[in-house]
Amino acid sequence: MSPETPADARRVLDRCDELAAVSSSATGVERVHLSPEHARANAIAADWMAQAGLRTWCDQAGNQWGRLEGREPGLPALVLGSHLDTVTDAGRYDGILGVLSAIEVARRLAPRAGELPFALELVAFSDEEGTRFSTALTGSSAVAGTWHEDWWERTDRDGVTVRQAAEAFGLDPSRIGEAAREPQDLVGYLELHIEQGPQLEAAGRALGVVASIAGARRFTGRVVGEARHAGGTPYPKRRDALVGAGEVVLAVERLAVELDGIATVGRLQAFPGGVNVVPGLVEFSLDVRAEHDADRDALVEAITAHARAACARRGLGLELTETHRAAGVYCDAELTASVVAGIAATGDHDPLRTWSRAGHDAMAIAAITPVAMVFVRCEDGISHAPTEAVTLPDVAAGIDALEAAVLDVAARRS
Ligand code: HGY
Ligand code: MN
Ligand code: MN
Repeated sequence: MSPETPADARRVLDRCDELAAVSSSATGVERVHLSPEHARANAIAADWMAQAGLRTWCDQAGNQWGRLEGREPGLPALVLGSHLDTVTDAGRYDGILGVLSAIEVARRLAPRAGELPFALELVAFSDEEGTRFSTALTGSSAVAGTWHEDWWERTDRDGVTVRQAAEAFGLDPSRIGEAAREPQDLVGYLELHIEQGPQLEAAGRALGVVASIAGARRFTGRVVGEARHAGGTPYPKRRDALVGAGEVVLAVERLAVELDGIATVGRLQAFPGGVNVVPGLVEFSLDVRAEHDADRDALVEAITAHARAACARRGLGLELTETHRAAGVYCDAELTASVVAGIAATGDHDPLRTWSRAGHDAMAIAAITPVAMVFVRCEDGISHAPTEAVTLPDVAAGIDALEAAVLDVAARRS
């Protein structure tokens, strides 16, 4: 641990608090893609990157970048990063801790960047979460050259399209291709992120190594029944969309447990929503993941089959539309060895290895360059909630491990 560590970690935590205030919500943290808050967070992060000695720019997908040249100009880059966008009513460390820890590492290494056999780049991705447009990983996908043209017409709850929001943000949708990076310009991608699960805490470890990252599939569902009078409609005549959706939701949990997968209905709304009206329509979300894509897909099939049968039995219609699919990825062995070396520099010589139940930008970036991740313990594994918490010593260890991992990559390439 370097003598600066506590001050660095303190600065990172203070900056997490500062960014938490950049929110569209007066009562919590919400910073969504292509919003004024996104622009504000990018500007703040760019300023911190510049203070650390980096050249900064924003790409045509809204990602904020910084670059330190290596021992000669124009070298391929080792990229450190994570995301600055959040879910609704978020914590203050999911994504943000990785971006700010990377800035600290760049600040430390800037004086000796002339010794590095690569350029060091930082990226603060946007739209990792997909909160605003029901997309996900669009910022990192643009960098990977895997942008989906149909994303432009996705709309937010106010009917604003991605295209309109991008233009209002000052981006030129016709130039999205310029955000794509070439594999030959990259050495690899390292992401520090809170675990968003309880394993490190249960094992008494500050840091962990990510072996693979689960790929999620997301759907929007509609259960279609018939709105009728809540008093005068006898049960045999009812086609209650909410009761049907309730059967589906319970089956989602039961089948996920039975098939050892992970499935969640995070959002559900009944229409027309009158207290004295039998719901005629329910709209809901479905998020399905597993360690292996084949297991995830089997769970999707099981849920779909059960939902169709339950709705048919009740005379209800069911529509499931897939809105997101990410393939699970395995982290690169050599880059992961540098993460292991980084964690060893903090005194943990046999780090916990795990697969990430949460998705990360590294999944998208894996399409163009090797990726590896280091996890930082979070209290009770809580994330996507205001009670998300980390400790100063763990953040200090994370910064030290990330710095040591970068230096290990440099040593391997020298
Ligand atoms: O959904 C996820 O796993 C990530 O937090 N976006
Ligand atoms: Mn998240
Ligand atoms: Mn995240």
